Amino acid sequence: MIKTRLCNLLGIEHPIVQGGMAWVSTAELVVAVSKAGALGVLGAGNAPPDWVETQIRQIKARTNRPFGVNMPMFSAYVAEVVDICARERVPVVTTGAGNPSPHIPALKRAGVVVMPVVASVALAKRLERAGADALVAEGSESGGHIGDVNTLPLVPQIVDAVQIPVVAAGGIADGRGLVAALALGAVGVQMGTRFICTAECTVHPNYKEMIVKAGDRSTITTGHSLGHPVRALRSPMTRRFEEMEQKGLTEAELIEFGTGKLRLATVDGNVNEGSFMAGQSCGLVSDIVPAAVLIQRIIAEAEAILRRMPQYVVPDGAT
Ligand code: TUI
Repeated sequence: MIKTRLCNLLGIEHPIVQGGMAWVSTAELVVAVSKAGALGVLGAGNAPPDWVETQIRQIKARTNRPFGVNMPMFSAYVAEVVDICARERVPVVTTGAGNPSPHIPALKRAGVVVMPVVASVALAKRLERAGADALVAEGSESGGHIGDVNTLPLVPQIVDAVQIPVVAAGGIADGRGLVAALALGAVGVQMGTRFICTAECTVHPNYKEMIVKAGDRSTITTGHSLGHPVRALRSPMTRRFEEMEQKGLTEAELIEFGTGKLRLATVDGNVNEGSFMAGQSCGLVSDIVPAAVLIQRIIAEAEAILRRMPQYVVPDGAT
């Protein structure tokens, strides 16, 4: 077993968080991950409040274990989803793609553990002051909407800048990544891409297959001209988007082209038109397994590495 402050804070067995993914982490995956002793996180994305509420009720009906809800700050329904999470006494809320400070007091009053996802030291410090209980430090190896600092330098800088626990994210898919995160001072890991390739994840099989087949250079970032870079698997859609950015299309035209493309990937498995968001860890993913098998495997890998580690420390002067 590997126990950290995160396990106590969230009431979980293993210091692993499943990243909230719009259209991807639905109740099915959340329940499987939380039942397996990690933290399952519902991806609220830009979904209407009644869908989020129904999903939360489904999760609660199927497990008593802690779970989370993730809300990106650009959702049109942030205020409503905050209200629902407070009313439903959701155990944990994670946020992304913006500054959630205004929503922290209401969530804290309802007893929700607030764990924003950040991509910079500046926002990490602000959110600690605003009352966050923990942070996810997300490097730009991650999939989806990303910042511009990589995981290896970002995590220890955030760990040094705040007192609250820090979870590492970006580029992590196995027990080696978990041990590396602990070495950087993190109390656990958040993984998104790896959890897409689980039996319980409800995305179209094409999405899972593309990740399994992907290698080290299979992702690309687009959207730099909009100021919102997004990492996804290279595909006909990302190539078209790149061309449109190079041609200097307007922000409105690019946004119009991008809208709805994540749904085409997750629901329809449309390999030509869909946006298959994934992190660089896609090259580390080579199978589709039940979430519980994955979590057990990662913990076993990490334990084996940690047992070997002391052998690197030798007495002074030893050859
Ligand atoms: O939020 C994420 N990743 C996401 S959200 C998302 S939904 C989406 N759907 C369609 C197109 C585009 C996105 C997909 N992936 N990760 C957490 C994260 N937050 N990464 C980076 C940030 C971030 C960036 C800038 C947080 C705050 C920020 O600025 C804060 C400020 O000061 O306003």
